[in-house]
Amino acid sequence: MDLSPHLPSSGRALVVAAAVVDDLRTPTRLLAARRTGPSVLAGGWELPGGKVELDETPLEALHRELREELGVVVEVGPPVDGPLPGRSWLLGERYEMLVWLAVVVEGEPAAIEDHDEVRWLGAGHLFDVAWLPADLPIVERLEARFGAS
Ligand code: 9L3
Ligand code: MG
Repeated sequence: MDLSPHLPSSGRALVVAAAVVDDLRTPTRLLAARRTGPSVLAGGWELPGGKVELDETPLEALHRELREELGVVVEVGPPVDGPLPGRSWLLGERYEMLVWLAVVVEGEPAAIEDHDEVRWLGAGHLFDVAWLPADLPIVERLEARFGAS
C-alpha cells in the first residue's frame, strides 16, 4: 500500500473519503452521512472524510477523519478508483478525492462532527438519500460490488 504523501498535479487540494461497508469482500450495506455545512452542501449525503493536512499521508487523514467525524476505528480495504490521474475523483474546481472501502473495527458510527445523521443503506437502497453531486458517481461505481439483499 502506498503511504507516501499524494501530490495532486492539478493544483486541487486533496480530500479523502471512505465507503464504509459491513464487509469488504461482499458488502451488503453502505454508510452515508448527512453534512451540516457549509450551507451549499448542508443536507447533502456523502461518504465521510475530509481534507488531507500538510503533515499527514492520505491514509492517516482518512483514519483521523473517521475518528473525528464518526467516532470509529476502521480497517481500510481496497481503493475505489476514480477517473483522474492518481485514481482520484473530481470534486468541483478546488478539490479531488481519493476513496477507499473500509470496515468498522471499533465503535459504532455516529454523527459526532460535521454531520447530523448517519444511515446504513442496504444494497437495494443505495440511492435512497440525496447524495452530493460529486459523490453520486462514486456510489454508482460502488453499486457493482454489492450483492442483492
Ligand atoms: N467533499 C465531498 N464529498 C465527500 C467529502 C468527504 C468531501 N465525500 C467535499 C466537501 C468540501 C470538501 O470536499 O467541499 C472538503 O471536505 P470537508 O473537509 O469539508 O469534509
Ligand atoms: Mg469532512
